[in-house]
Amino acid sequence: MVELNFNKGDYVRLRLALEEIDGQVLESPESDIVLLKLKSGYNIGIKKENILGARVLRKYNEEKAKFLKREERKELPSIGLIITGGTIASKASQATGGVKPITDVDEFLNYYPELLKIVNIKKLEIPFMVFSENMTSEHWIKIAECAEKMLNDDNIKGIIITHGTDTLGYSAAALSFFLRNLNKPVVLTYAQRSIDRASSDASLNLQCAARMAISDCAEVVLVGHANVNDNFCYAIRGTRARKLHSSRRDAFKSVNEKPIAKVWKDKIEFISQYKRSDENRKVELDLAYSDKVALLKFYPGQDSSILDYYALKYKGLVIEGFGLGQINESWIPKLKKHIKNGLVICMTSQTIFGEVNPYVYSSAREIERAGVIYLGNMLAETAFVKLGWVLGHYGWKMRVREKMLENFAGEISERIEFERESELY
Ligand code: DAS
Repeated sequence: MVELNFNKGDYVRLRLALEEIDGQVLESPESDIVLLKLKSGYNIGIKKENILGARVLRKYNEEKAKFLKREERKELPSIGLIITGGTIASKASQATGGVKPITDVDEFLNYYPELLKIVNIKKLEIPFMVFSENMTSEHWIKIAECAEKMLNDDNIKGIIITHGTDTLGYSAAALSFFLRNLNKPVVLTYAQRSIDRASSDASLNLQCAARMAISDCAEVVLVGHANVNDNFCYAIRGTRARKLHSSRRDAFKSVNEKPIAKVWKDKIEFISQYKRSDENRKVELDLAYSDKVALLKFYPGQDSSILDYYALKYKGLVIEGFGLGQINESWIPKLKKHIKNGLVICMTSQTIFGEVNPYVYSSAREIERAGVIYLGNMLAETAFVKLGWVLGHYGWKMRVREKMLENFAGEISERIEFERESELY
């Protein structure tokens, strides 16, 4: 095996049996593999035994790479970046083999040089570094506070928020309600495979997120792979995004409406209505939120006495009912009792796609007459976040039903745009 005299960060040319490959050396999760970041932004792993020769084309320069000192490229628009953790800001740990958060921002950003061909990152905030399954509403509030400062900075065209996938839909919904009078794009993005893996999906997601962040789409959107290929992404409205696959690159789908746009690294094709950016608008924070809300998935035979527990601890409950919004009729007496005593109960559907409608089956009419608020085509997770936000507004106490049915951020609509089967999976 030839002597490999280069280090992490160096830009090298490797000679293999049939070709030469240029790239930046990344930290490799396996000792017998050299991991390169190619010009295209993709990573490639090469077995050391297959390398016949190696030449350093450009030494890694610690100082120069210090990201935040990097001179801006005047011809590029500037954005803000908020890093919160998740797989997109993690790498495989050689010790445990698991994925652990990256703590060095320069290391994170040096994995994505292709991002800096599209935008300048003018402002950078890391309010915390957590896997998103550990997030609470306090994290949503911290992200919103960082976002508001950046969005009201005239030098910033839009922002990217990198985030774990597990609760990304909840955070996207929360930001959609917390950031009022939105003036620029707020783009959340993620990765299903850590950035040091040869097949990481992070590069395309980030490049498309950057493309979206400099567009004129003043919406909270989630940008990620549209399918399992590395060709383009969808921009999905934050209140309509749901994680529907535990590991595929196209983990998120837009539910009950078409995505806002198809996004490539170098272009955007808008396919739905969206609010245009306006630098003269000032974003206002509306962070009123009550954590006294719960989300309950109904299942056959569920005992209604659980409502006694929820009534003791919570002010609001979202039920993911069956189909059009049915649950066991034996629950009706307890629904009536606890709603009369002040517990707010909303109905969504565990079918995810489609809407609830209490006027098809008589049992649902009874449930609706008991005071349960049927939320049309609103996603259950979005309804959970929205109910906490509505109940956080003391002044809305007597108007909860009206506010839950009011459309603030595209979370509920009169009609459903049925996706073609091909767009679903
Ligand atoms: N644990 C997952 C999370 O942080 C990792 C990921 O999917 O990004 O949501």
